[in-house]
Amino acid sequence: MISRIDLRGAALPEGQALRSLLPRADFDVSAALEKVRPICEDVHHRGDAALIEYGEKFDGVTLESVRVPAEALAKALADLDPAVRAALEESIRRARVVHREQRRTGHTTQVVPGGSVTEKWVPVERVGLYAPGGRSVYPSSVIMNAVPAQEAGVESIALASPPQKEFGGLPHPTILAACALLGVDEVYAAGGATAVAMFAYGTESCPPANMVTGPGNIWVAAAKRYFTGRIGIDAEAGPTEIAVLADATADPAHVASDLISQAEHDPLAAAVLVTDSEELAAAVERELAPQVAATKHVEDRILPALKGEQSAIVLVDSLDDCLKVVDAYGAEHLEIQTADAAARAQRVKNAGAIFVGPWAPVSLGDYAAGSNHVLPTGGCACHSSGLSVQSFLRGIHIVDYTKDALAEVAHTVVTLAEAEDLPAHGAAVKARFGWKVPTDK
Ligand code: HSO
Ligand code: ZN
Repeated sequence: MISRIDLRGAALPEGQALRSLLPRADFDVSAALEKVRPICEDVHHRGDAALIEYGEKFDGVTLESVRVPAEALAKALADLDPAVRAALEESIRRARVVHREQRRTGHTTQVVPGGSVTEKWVPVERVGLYAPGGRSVYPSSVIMNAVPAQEAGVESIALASPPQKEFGGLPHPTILAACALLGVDEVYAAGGATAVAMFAYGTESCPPANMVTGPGNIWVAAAKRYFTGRIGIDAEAGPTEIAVLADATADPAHVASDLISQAEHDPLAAAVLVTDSEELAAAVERELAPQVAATKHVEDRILPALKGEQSAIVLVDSLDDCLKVVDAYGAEHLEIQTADAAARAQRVKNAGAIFVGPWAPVSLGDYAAGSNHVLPTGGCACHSSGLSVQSFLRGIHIVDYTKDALAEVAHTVVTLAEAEDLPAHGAAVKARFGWKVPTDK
């Protein structure tokens, strides 16, 4: 049900050579880019009319307006199962506790007497959040996107989610209820690339946003790439990944259930076990079949995910080699289930989030650890972080120099300007001192 990659018996290769031995889903955003371009431009030119037409074409609904009325949000919350409501509230509470502490305060550095640089942190003004529909109706993702934006102080937060035929053209009711719980009251029934285009360009009913975040399928990722440079994006989220670094002390039943838990998302989801223990590998292989048989999304998602070339059990000679493998892989989620889990977690360099020890499964982080579940996929963990308050802030330098402080460094500016053949740069300083460079200290 899951393949093995046996790297034992020889020194592990380094860098790209090691990465090329590890499994990874093929998620070709560039091919999708060509398809989303005309759709995005159509939304640009025809606004709401295009959104309504795409709602008919892609979602089979005829919308009167893309903006979801306030009453629909209130009704979705009123109709929400009280147990689900309580769980969402607890998830929101924990996420807020963690994200509130991520807020940065400004800082002033006195570079010289009379010369200072202050870094002030300013929230993005308007953000569009995207919540998928269809197979992935995840109110938890609404929380993971909205809470850091709110805690960053973003003033204007809107959300888009595809219209659903079975709900009269509104987005899924649990998405609407999550919005109501979070106080996000500007909601649109728009899906995929059209929703990203709506936020990027704005339409008659939706003002443009400075940034779009949120998970989605390949079309959403492609639309985000299309608009990169014009608006801010979080990341081009690819299929979910779990890597488990485990030794012989790990419980194979738990390792298997954690692998299956993320395979449940998508036929392209990746589940990777990295271990130095042949016994654990064999025990996990034995555990998978009965556990898979006992769960729900077997044929459509879990089996293709586990059997796909993106999933594997990787066997290596030592726990230090396990570390090299997980660093080369850079998993979205990394569990460490070893006797020295906490210490080993400290040594990991590349992962979206790390789950330490036997009592921190990825599902905890998906819903209720307080951590964020919007994390870098596809190996992007080697250069990017998960969503946080920081994602919605911009650091602006405020440069404040007195005449004396500028005089003191004028020579440096003029010298570098001349070295770069940019004499007008130097002149901007000289002009302030009677066209002479003040003499050095
Ligand atoms: N594991 C997914 C997030 C999610 N899980 C939503 C359940 N609902 C990607 O991090
Ligand atoms: Zn998940």
